[in-house]
Order: sequence, then C-alpha cells, then structure tokens
Amino acid sequence: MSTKHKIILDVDPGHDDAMAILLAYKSPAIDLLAITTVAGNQTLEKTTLNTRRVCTVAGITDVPIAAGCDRPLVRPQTIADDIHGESGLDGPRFPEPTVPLDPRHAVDLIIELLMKSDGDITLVPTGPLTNIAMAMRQEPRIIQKIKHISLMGGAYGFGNVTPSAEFNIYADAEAARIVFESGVPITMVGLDLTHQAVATPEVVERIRALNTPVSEMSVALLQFFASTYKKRQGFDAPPVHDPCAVAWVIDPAIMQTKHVRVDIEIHAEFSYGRTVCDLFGDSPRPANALVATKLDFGRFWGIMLDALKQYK
Ligand code: PIR
Ligand code: CA
Repeated sequence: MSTKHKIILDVDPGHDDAMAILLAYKSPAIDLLAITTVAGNQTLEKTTLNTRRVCTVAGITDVPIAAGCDRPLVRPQTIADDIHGESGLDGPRFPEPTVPLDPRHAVDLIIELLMKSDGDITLVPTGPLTNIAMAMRQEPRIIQKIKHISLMGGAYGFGNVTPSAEFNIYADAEAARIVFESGVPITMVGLDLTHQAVATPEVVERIRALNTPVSEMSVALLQFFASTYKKRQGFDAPPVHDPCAVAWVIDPAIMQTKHVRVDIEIHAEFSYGRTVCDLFGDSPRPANALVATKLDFGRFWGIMLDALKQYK
C-alpha cells in the first residue's frame, strides 16, 4: 500500500515557488495539506496575493492558504525584486484571484496541523524559514511531530545574494539557525543542486505544448525568470529552485545527497547567512542534514511535466 506524503508547503512566490505549488498539488505522491506564505522574494502582502493568483489559475480551491510572518525574526527585511520583479511574480497577466485566504495565521495553522497529526507531516519551506522557526518557538512540541523538513536554501558553494550566502537563508539567518539546530531531520536542497534544474528552451517548449492556462502561465513565468537571471547572473537558462525540494519528497532517488553537519553563520562580517557544510567530516558536531549534490535532470523535468499535464 502506498500512502501519499503529507506536506505543508511554505512559500514566498516567486517564480520558482509558483512552480513548486503546481508540482505539489498534482503530484500523485503528495497530499498537500496547506500552503503557507512568508515574506521573502517580496513583501508578505505580495507573496500572499501571488499564491492566491497561482491557485486561482490552477484551480486549487481545496487547499487552505494562510499568511504568515511579514518580516524576519531579527535582521532587517531584504527582498529579491531584481529577480522576481515589482509584484514578486512579474511576467504573466493574472485575473483577479478568487480563492480565499484562510483566516488563520500560518504559524497557528502549521502548529494545528502538526499537533493533530500522527507525526507523518513533512514541511517543505521554499522561502525564508521565519514561519517554521516561529512555530518551533511558539509550540516546541511540534518539533517531535515533524517527520522531515525538505527545504530549498543554502549552498556549500557560492551564494546568490553574497558570495557566501543563498537568499532564503540570508533573508532570515536567525530563523534558519533555529531550524537547523532543532534536531528535525533536514534535507537541504541548496543552490549546488538547484542550479542543475535549469529550464532550458527545450523544457519550456515541452511545457508550452501542453497548451493549457497553467502551461501558458508557466511559460510566461519561466520567460520572465530567464530574462532576469540572464541580466543579474548571466545564466543562459533560469534555475527552477523550489520544485526541487518538493521533488525530493516525491522521489528521493532523484538526487544524490550527503549526510553532514550544517551550521548557520549569524555573527560574521562577510559570511552572514552562510550554510557551513561539513562535507569532509571535520566537525565534531553531529550530522543534521542531507545536503543535495547531484540532480537527475531528466527525471526531475519528467515529474514536473507529469504534474503540469494534469492541469486541464
Ligand atoms: C531566487 C530567489 C531569491 C534570489 C535570487 N537571486 C534567486 C528565491 C527563490 O524563490 C528560491 O526559493 C531561493 N530564493 C533561491 O535563492
Ligand atoms: Ca522561494
């Protein structure tokens, strides 16, 4: 008997967050319990509106959407409008969103779902870790209840906001530290992995050929993402980060990982927000994360396309 993986998706859409939502909702291996939003790529107001926009186009009407924290725990807010635009989701033209916002705070909803669960829920954060850290502080008993956290964030190589740091960790490194020190098993799907998940012109054409409202929205998202990634980082095709964290839950064999110690730097002058990954076993501290290294590109886009095909 194969039961679906129950997940809560915590997002800051964000072009790749939008693709993560589309993958999670239609993957046959996943039971999407809730979508929670956080300030990150843009303000909370914008990331929440964007989530409702995507869900409206995709017909996702049976999953609660709850808004969470509107700023980092300690550090000042930073956004990624250079990559995701003024709206946080520039590119497509969206109709007025019709799916409602759940009245609960995301942190309360995360706690509620975990506390009434049998310990079988995986959290999939694809933005800054503010909501997850807040939930752990507000109700520490959830820590035992979380089955796993598969997150997009960090890098053992170069960062993308500073030479040392990846955006999601940098945007709230104190929150990331709480999460990485919580003892919950973590899969860290960082830039080292997600930079392999590029939406090549061939991939975009396969999506376009589906010829549905969702494929049209996806192509517009990927085209905008391609243009800013070209401008800002010189990429020939944009890396679609966030669905990779969902893909690990669907099929862990889709990527290679190393079980190592990861510590979050919060005191540094030049490396604030760095995920310090002990790939060579130098640290006496116990391993706390599976760090993703190598992606099976063909299988990744295979499961993405399979999910996108389900939208009519
Ligand atoms: C992507 C992001 C932020 C900044 C840049 N330059 C690129 C967003 C993506 O949504 C993803 O979750 C993560 N943060 C990648 O750093
Ligand atoms: Ca994101």
